[in-house]
Amino acid sequence: MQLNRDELMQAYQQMRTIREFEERVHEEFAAGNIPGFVHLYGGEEASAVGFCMHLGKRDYIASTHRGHGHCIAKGCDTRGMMFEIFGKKEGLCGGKGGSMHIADLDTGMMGANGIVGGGPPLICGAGLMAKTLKTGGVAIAFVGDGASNQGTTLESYNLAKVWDLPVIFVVEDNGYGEATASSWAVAGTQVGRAAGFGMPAFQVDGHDFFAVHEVAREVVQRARDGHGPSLVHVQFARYFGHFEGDAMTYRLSDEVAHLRADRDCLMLFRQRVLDAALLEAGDLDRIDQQVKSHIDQITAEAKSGATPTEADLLTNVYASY
Ligand SMILES: Cc1ncc(C[n+]2csc(CCOP(=O)(O)OP(=O)(O)O)c2C)c(N)n1
Repeated sequence: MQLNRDELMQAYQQMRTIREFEERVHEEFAAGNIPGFVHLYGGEEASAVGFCMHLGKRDYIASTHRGHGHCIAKGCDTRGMMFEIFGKKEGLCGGKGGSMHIADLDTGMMGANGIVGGGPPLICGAGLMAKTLKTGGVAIAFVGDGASNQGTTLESYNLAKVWDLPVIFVVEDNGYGEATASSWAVAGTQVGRAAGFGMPAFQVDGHDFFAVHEVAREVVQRARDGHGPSLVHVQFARYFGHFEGDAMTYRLSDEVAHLRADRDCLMLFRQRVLDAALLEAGDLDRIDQQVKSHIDQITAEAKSGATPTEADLLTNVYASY
């Protein structure tokens, strides 16, 4: 482990922010306060944070329909995100996109995406730009294992390899594609598929932040150094349904409770840093409290925020009328 105290605090703060954000959106959606469709990232925090900690301003990511964690880890403003999810004018996309379309090009976040497999072609573009302009930047597509069956994803593997682009495909395998178990839906292995395209690939336990951070360091450096694309298969579980409102009848009734008790990424992180005396319990408790009051505040503000008006309807659209 090569993380200093500040980096450990940052990692925990970001993972805790994602968790608290998602738990709150879960509650608000159940109470009927959020319009649209929502997919939550709870349980998967170590992946977004473990990868994005290696990225900076010149780097890009593309996300999925389950995008809140990626947005937060890449540095999107959480207040603007909460407003966006509530459909409010001050949202990152003016309240017109909602949960599945949060994008913020200023922070290198190319967008959550309602199209499964929509992200990989986008990062090929970002990677081609970085390579052509010699910016030293890299681009990461987070995709689900379900998206790994899409032609757009496989064509992107091919293109990235043929052009040796500085990109990384992070296949986040939370055990399901909607209600179908990954083991039923995906033939072969993710590592085997990458090998078919001549790409180096790694498999990692996504509950273990330190394991993710380490493999991410290697593939990001590899891409930055001009050695081309790679793939990482991250295995973990999601805590919430496929979408909010999903009754999860396809899961054992105690599956999530066991995961939260035994394999939670925040709990494992806490144990590890306390056992190694790298941080004190008080440091982590303080972060928990700060994050909670921040989420309380932005949720209250988002709830009472103004909605877009009729005059906003035709702003930021390609067609002019
Ligand atoms: C092109 C396309 N096909 C189908 C869908 C419907 N759909 C939405 S999410 C999803 C499953 C995605 O599973 P996975 O990629 O494993 O991501 P997860 O939801 O597990 O994070 C499907 C089939 C879609 N949104 N886009």
